[in-house]
Amino acid sequence: MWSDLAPVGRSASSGGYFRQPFASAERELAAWFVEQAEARGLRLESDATGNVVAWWDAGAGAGVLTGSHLDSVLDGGAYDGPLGVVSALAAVDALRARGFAPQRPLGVSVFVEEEGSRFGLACLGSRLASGALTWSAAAGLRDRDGVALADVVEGGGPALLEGVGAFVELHVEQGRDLVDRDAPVGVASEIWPHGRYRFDFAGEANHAGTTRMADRRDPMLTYAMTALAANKQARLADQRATFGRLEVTPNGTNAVPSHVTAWLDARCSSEAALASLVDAVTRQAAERAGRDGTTLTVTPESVSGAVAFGLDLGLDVPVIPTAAGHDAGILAAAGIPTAMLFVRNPSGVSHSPAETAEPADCLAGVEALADVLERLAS
Ligand code: HGY
Ligand code: MN
Ligand code: MN
Ligand code: MN
Repeated sequence: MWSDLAPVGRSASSGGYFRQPFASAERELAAWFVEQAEARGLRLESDATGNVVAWWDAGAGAGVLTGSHLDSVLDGGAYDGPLGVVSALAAVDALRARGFAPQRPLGVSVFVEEEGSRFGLACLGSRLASGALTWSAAAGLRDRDGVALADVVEGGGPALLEGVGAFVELHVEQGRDLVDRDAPVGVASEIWPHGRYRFDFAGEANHAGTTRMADRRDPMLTYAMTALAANKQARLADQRATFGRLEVTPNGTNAVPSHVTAWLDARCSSEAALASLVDAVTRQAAERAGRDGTTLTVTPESVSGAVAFGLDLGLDVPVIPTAAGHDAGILAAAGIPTAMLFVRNPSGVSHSPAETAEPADCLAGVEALADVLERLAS
């Protein structure tokens, strides 16, 4: 069962980056999911953004949903997202093999653009599906080529989450807690608050050879000192601050840049800690800009509050917090009883081809998910 469901083809070799929505590689994955759902006689429903739910129609009452995402970060791993989708399909197989007859509808979901790799907003699909984000607020989001979301999809479409009474997302662990506890499966207690902030540094373009250091107004210097300050600040209280994306203008080897745009991804154990981390970094960046003769504009792009998972799965497994964002966090914040199951990742590494999960642990995850779904859909 597991071998024919192994996460399909998503690896660094395929660039690991699916320009969501509807890039060719993503289309392949979405087509694979539709094929798998149809092969199981599940009823497919999709909204105009591209979110999909494959329903095992049964019984009546509030539906039980499980699933994850199929998109990836640039050069991501093969499990972040697909493991949850594949395991959901495998759990349907396991329940059928047990002869289980659900008393309420059971759905397998795939939300688009969970990583926000293309339009810059994480969990775009689940935010739209849950109503956390309106179509009018999302339509104008643009990718790196300036293509607007509204140019790619219409938005709207059936309210896929109407009548959903519970959501469970299985996900590869993005850390080492389960390795350290020698446990194949765990559940999430909470998702840390996290935010994305755009830092625009502006200075004066000039010649790399003829411009004395003292005469420069170099935004790259201000950015570099800001990244250093963020790193130091986050270490003070075991928070997280990452500048992983940078755009330099004009981006020439022999030109002092005129502009540097950098995106800060900040995650903290509390909303107060997040606010004070970002304030401290912004304050230090502004001070540095004053010294360098550059200017700074900081624009919050998305900020998500703390999420505590209230849905008790009744499993005797480790309960661990996560600083990774998930569609489950969006649905929980929208008031849907939600939980997350984690599967051990021996490398502990994620958002990298080094992300791993052992087949035996994946199967343990499927069995745990099937147990949970059997309880919720009875
Ligand atoms: O960024 C995250 O935490 C998630 O992988 N989207
Ligand atoms: Mn991810
Ligand atoms: Mn993920
Ligand atoms: Mn020249």
